[in-house]
Amino acid sequence: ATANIGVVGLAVMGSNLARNLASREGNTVAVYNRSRSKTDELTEAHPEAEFVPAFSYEEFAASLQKPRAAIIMVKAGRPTDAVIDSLVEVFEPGDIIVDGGNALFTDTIRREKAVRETGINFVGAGISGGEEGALNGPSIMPGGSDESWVTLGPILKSIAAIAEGEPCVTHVGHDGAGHFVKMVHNGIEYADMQLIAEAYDLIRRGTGKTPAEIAEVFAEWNRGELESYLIEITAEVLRQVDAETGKPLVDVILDQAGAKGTGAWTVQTALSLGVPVSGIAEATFARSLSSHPEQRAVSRDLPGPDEGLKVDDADAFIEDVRLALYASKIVAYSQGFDEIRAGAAEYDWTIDLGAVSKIWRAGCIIRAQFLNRIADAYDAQPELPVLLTAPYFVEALGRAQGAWRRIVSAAAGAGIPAPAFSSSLSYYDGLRAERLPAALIQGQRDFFGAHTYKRIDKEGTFHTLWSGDRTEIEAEDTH
Ligand code: NBP
Repeated sequence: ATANIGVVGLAVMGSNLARNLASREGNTVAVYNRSRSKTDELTEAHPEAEFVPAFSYEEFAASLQKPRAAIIMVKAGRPTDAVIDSLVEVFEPGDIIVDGGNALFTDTIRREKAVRETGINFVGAGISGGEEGALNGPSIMPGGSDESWVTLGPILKSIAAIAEGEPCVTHVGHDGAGHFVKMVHNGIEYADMQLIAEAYDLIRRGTGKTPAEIAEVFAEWNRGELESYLIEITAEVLRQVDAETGKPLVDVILDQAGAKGTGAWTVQTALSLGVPVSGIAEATFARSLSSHPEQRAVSRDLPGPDEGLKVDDADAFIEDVRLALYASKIVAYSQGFDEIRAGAAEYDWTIDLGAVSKIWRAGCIIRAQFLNRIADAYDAQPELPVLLTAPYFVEALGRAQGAWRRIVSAAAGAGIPAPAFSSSLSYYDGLRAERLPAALIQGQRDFFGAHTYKRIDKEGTFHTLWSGDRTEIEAEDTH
């Protein structure tokens, strides 16, 4: 046994992760793939790397030092279960199986429980950063037991991205905590992308600038408080010219956004936890709307405003859009962290939200300067109930809210969809409201379902006899 870590599944992600591991001092990497060809390709293409190829699960287990540790990088779902079952056969108590794929956190909870009964440790680890991250340094979000972290921590730290000298990996929490946090990361990514897309659309329609000119706007934004990987790549995409037609590439790409489902998981989970992640939800729904060409075709002639967006001062308008984007982004992140907090409470995880924001500063898709401000906020107040109420964000929102309102009104007036901008603003105003019309909803619920209500002026639970003489009685609390 010569290897200190193994990788099962050598498609794009697995082979890059194996190469990343092998490139770090002290690592020898056992590699296994169901079909032999991928293993041969990897070892032949990288003779310099410290790989120990295995061609059966028995050989793979035999090549690993104890306690064995192996990272699975195969298709999520059944393939992952199949590989876990095979590893459990050949591993021993104390060994560690890591699932680095995009598993649904509830699957991870189930798998951790089943594997734990054999005495083997199971760690669900969210890995973000795509192919390039896997090779050069991803952001890693491991769950699992404290015992596994002792062995895995140093190995994962050696391959993770580095942000301001710190590796982008932390033991997020037990069992499914890592995959839960990775899921929310992806949800926030959906929101961030949609907000950027809305900003681009408004600038284009408002100022008539070309995609190449708007690329410069984003490049400029990337030098300020919006600095992030997604803003940076947006400029790159907008600059790209289609070789075939000579048009901006963005104008020849079909406007139907795909999705692999992690945004939907984030929203579904938020719905069951009762957490309003409206920015993420609108972003996910916006992709769905875009992907129904038949509905869009029959809707094209629906009435809209006569006039498009009228902008007198292009620079001032662009600055308003920038501020609206920043404010909406604060909302999206605040909502995402709210979901993590609620998930931790529901599943009994201890998650350090500041540490989560720090490991997202590099390696992953939502990496941004901004995450330092989130870390600061949680450092100052670990139990902060609403992230956007931290002083730094209050200041930023104060600075942005006027622009945000102008942009949302302008979009609505001109018939330009800005679902993430506008829902984020509504969420913000909902939080701020002294009184919400939820009181009326409680009245309606009591009317048709005797669901009862509470009063602002005394303790107890009440019901009005709506179909009787409409007097109020004290009632059992039935919610
Ligand atoms: P894929 O998701 O395309 O999976 C292909 C791998 O799964 C191959 O190695 C294949 O082996 C193996 N496999 C399958 Br399919 N069924 C198997 C089974 N029953 N037993 C054993 N192996 C099986 O690979 P990928 O694109 O490299 O992604 C790997 C994981 O990483 C996925 O969970 C994915 O969601 C996640 N991912 C993450 C990111 C990110 O940014 N974090 C990006 C892309 C992917 P074969 O060669 O024998 O067919």
